[in-house]
Amino acid sequence: MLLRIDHVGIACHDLEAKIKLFSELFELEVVAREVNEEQGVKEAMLRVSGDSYIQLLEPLSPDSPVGKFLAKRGEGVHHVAFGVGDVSDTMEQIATKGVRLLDEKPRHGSMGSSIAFLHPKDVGGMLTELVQGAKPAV
Ligand code: MC0
Repeated sequence: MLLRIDHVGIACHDLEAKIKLFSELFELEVVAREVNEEQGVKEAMLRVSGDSYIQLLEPLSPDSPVGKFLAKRGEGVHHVAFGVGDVSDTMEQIATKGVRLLDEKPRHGSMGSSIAFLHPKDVGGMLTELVQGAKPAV
């Protein structure tokens, strides 16, 4: 069902400062930056290797998911994202196991991916994201 760890999402107050920290500390390259209005974040993807990334997330507003997380818990790991083959199929499979899906249908994620979230309270306290990568251009 899960193919790999796609990314670890880290909530922060200052995206530029955390890009500097992570890129210098671990010698990582920023491969994408995006503002995702629907998710309420400004973000950067730093490649660790292949298709695995650290995702840095700064909230666009205090009442967004990441804004609320920062107010409650402070900076740190916000979610773990797993690569899947087909996100809609995986959502269907997981729904049969009684886990709450936070999205009725896949949404737009980083770098053209399709994503869906699972409720952290049903996954051992870990906000979990399913990621179907963008299809390569032909
Ligand atoms: C909240 N909780 C978490 C959590 N956020 N637990 C673990 N990890 C997190 N990230 C816990 C709270 O501590 C609280 O527990 C309970 O869940 C309810 O939280 P709340 O503060 O009352 O907030 P809600 O219920 O309004 O929303 C929480 C929920 C929401 C996870 C449902 O944030 C959500 O729908 N998230 C999915 C979308 C998202 O996070 N988007 C931003 C990343 P207690 O015990 O205190 O009651 S977008 C992204 O990453 C994209 C761009 C991408 O990857 O491509």
